[in-house]
Amino acid sequence: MAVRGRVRWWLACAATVAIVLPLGWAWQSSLLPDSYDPADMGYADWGGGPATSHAGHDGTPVADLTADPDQIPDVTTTLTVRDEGERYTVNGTSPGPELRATVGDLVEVTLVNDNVTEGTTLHWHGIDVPNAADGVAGVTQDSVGPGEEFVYRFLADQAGTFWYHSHQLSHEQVQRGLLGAVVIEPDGPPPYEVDALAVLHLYDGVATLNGEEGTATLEAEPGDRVRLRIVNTDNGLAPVWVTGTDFTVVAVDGTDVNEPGLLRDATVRVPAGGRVDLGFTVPDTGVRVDFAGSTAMVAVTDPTAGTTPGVPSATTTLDLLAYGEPTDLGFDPSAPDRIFDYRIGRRPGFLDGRPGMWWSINGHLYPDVPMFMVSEGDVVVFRIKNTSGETHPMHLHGHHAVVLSRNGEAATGSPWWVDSLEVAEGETYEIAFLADNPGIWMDHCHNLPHAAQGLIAHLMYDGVQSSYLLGGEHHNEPE
Ligand SMILES: [Cu+2]
Repeated sequence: MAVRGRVRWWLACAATVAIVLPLGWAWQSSLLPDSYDPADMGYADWGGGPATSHAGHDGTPVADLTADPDQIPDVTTTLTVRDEGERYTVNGTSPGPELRATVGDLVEVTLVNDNVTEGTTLHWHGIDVPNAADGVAGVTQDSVGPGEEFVYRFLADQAGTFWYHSHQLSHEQVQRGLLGAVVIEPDGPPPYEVDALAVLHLYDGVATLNGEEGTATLEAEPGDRVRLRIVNTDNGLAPVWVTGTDFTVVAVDGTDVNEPGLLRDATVRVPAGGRVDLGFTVPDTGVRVDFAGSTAMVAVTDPTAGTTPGVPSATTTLDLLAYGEPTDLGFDPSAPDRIFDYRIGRRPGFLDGRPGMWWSINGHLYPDVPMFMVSEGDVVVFRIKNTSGETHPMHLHGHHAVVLSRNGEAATGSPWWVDSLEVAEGETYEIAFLADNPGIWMDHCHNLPHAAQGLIAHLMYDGVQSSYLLGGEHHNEPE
């Protein structure tokens, strides 16, 4: 009996160790890393291209990757952020003021944190800024504390519709309104009489359009050509449709569509974080644009008056994979230097020491996820595959990528350039871009609570090292 008891005791010990040790290891490795060295973060993924031994260190610090410090800015502005209790405001309003510049301008924005105790930053969503101006707390800068300032400088080198938002505790700060639109106008006279914004945002679950509930007036006369810039600042997809006239999708995510065809009775889907610019001429009989069935904009008169409001009139959904006409991409994606898999799943484990069901990337949980390593000049392909059970609007910082295919079906229309791409459950997208903007760039889900649940990876250029850390004295928490 004594021998059997001892054997049992040892078996129990061995079983405990077999369970506790791996759990302890999983817990330990889920804690936030001390650096952006890929070996510290997770592991370096070289995408089938050449690897070097000094990834993440012995390189140019992120803080040095700036716009020309000697260039005099063309546009200078100050954005002061306040915590007003329920909402965050920028210069006293939410959405904050619209920032306008002309293509080619050097933009200089001073962020002032009035009273946001947990700190804040500004990220320029869709603008391929220099890395030091990307505004991601703990990656490209420290969170800006109350009473502190930070200066962002970037060249507005692409005309289009963009937006700014906090990237410190973004799942809270963006949702509570720390955001605004950025419009970069083309050089020369605009081909539109009316250039309007439609910033969509849910405050505490209440849908708003440019900060107001309900139906807004679009200040336009019959015959006016309108460019309507829709910015989806929410965590979910926004279907948009036009009643009363034909229209075109002029631009997607800040890039003009090549030879867009006329659309009628079509719903356009704007992913979380994404932008779509619509073009149309106002008919005598009026026009109405509906946003997700919850807000709308009307010019002249409402052509849907008398029908049930908020019901889509559109019978089809626009597929951007086959919209417009092909044209030159400016690079050749057919022989990429690196091909990365970005497989999104879900599994149990630890996230920063917390047990739960978390999003996984290539089977790993944040921060033990791949660091996607590139060299400047590389042609890069990402294969994004989503089998996680939910949809994910994926956002790569610092670059625009072109969609090559969806579920194996090649793109046939205008180059579909994206910075915010809706990847639904079961879908696979192949996207490509030229690695032409050195830095460490987030590549994450823009359903921001999902990012806070670990759906984050980074694209890192060889020869670049971070100057910042997650957590620490500045409490950097980008998600
Ligand atoms: Cu997501």
